[in-house]
Amino acid sequence: MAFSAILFDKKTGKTVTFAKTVYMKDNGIYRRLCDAQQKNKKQLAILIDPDKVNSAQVAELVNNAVLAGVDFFFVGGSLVMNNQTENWVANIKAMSDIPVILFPGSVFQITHAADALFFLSLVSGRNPDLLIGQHVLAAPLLYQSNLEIMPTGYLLIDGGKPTTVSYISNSTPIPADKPQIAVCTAIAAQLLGMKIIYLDSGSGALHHVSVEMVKEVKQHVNLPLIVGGGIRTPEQAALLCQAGADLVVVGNVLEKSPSLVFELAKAVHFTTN
Ligand code: 1GP
Repeated sequence: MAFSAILFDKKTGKTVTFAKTVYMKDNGIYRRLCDAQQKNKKQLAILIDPDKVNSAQVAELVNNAVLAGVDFFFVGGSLVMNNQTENWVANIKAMSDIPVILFPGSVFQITHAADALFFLSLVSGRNPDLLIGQHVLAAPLLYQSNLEIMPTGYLLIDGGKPTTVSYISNSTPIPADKPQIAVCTAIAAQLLGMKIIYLDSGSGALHHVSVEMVKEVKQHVNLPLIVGGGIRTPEQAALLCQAGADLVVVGNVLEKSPSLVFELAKAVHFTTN
């Protein structure tokens, strides 16, 4: 079979072929998420969309992130056109020890240079390609990689306008005022064995996920809860943490105001729920 390993058997002098066992590589990333969740220590991630940054911006974001104590970089996007993912991941890794997690919109964004990968199932949608199709295409790459693979139930929530992710994913976001749909979807994802719940209103959303929805999901699901999309101020980040987000993700606003990361990190790290 294509992914088997071939070993030399000293006793018989013959080569032996056997299938490797699929297992989840542990690079300590999921453990960090769970430890922080258990200790009620809120975390901050910066999302870098490879299409939207240049090397000077990446350098500034990474420098600021190190000084501010940012917990993770996420790298990826729903539509990436410039094939720079590997480059940016390598740059970030060269400049800091902050773990880099891939947040891939498609199989084309997989690079072995990162530490981990959100194996995203778009459970709020009904597009089979994003529930299982891309995953099958990614399987041979992931099988041979050292990335820590983190099965993630990804819920797209209406953020007040169509976003790249809602268009490209060809899926209907969960209405913002229907927390019960998000709750049932998150419970189903946990029962299916996913290890993380990610509530996202999409990059550049007008409105972030509501505090009420975050509270409701938190009450029903005990997995690490990530919230992103449309977060622009430290106050919003703090409110979402108080509501139950374990980790908040910020992208857009830092592309425009990279020094805001210091206030964001303070707001997140000094908040509990
Ligand atoms: C990551 O989509 C978010 O989950 C990022 O959103 O770019 O709006 O911060 P922003």
